[in-house]
Amino acid sequence: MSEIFKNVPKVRYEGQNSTNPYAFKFYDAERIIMGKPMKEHLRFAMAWWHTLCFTGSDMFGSPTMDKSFGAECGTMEHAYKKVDAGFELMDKLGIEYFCFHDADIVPQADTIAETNRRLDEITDYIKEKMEKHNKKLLWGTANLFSSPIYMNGAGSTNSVDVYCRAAGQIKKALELTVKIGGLGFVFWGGREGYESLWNTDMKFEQENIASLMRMAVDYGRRIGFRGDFYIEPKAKEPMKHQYDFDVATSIAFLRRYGLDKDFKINIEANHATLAGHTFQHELRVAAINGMLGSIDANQGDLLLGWDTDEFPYNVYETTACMYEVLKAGGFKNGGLNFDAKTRRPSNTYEDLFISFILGMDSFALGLINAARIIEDGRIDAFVKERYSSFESELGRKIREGKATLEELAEYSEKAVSVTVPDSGRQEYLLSVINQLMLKG
Ligand code: XLS
Ligand code: NI
Ligand code: NI
Repeated sequence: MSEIFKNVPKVRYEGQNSTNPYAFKFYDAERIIMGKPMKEHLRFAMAWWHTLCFTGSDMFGSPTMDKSFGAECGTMEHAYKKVDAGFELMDKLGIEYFCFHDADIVPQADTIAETNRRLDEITDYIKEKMEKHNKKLLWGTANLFSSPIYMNGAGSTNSVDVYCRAAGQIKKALELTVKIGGLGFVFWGGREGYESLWNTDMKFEQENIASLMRMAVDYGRRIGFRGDFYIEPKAKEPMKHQYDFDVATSIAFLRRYGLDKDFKINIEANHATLAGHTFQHELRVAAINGMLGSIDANQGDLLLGWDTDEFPYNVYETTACMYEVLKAGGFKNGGLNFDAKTRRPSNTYEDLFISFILGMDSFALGLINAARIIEDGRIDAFVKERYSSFESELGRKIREGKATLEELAEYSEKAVSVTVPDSGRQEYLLSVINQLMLKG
């Protein structure tokens, strides 16, 4: 098979002083950090849609990027070329995982039967390539938002026919995920939300979404899917208000409908900021609830305020992210999926590779920094010390849920005096982080 990205060599680690644009400066796959090779901590994945399908078009303009890979778009030949391009890109970058929507991998046909046949055909080919190139599926998903039939949502639609169509798509996408050994299955509620409450029965819609997820879990487990289901929260866009607003909202939803044993959360950096949270906040909320599943690694632009899906370069953010991941014990089935795209004017194949190098190096640096912060110990020691007053006998009783309000009131009355708590020392801690991150 002929090489597609002829101008791009295999990307290797050359170290911080390299000026080769096609080299990693920080990502050294086999380097051991806290007992594990970098690649096992980071588990990078390529997103099929942005990498192989996105052509740079936006609301105001047509494509700027050529993703035909030498074939006519909309044909099965093109679908095959995308597979070849994807595997070549993953090989050249040393990426071991990928993610896809059903709609990304084949052109839709006139009938469901024919679309499904195409999906079977292409996944045969993908499976063969996976074995040969040693690649894995981080997660699969169904695109339940692009087609006009989903304009009012999929699980939240008002049309029972649309709901059944969504169920059919999920069924097929799950079968494909199982067929190629996927570790996860994502529900990103693309249009599961509303524009106006004056035409919306919110309770009805949420119950129907839960039923669809329940059916997916039942079917998935029946056909041998042992991985994690994920909700990927997003506050808004495309809908004005989306039901899976943020991590806390999604966890409450999963618990309410008894789905929390099968689901975890897939957290996207840019979605966190759309919800008015930091990325780290969302990761921590998931982690303390045992629901940190996987990550869509990208970055938004706070001046723009929409889902710009940029390749991540903010090392403070990647450091905070990897700190949370390390503290949570690392990924199990999850990983770092670059749900990210090159900017519209960065329209060459070379830009695509350089974007991945940027993202991978940023997360490698994040991992190195996070490990350094943990190994240094000052931050963790400070936090522990900050709550040390709860180490007293009474404090322990409170934590164990054994104290009563009367007893605490009585203690308080007897206590000599209540003093103002110690300083939070935020600026000091930030200077420690700077010191550890930015060696002068
Ligand atoms: C869109 C989402 C989407 C999901 C997969 O904002 O991030 O790309 O990750 O459907
Ligand atoms: Ni995403
Ligand atoms: Ni997104």
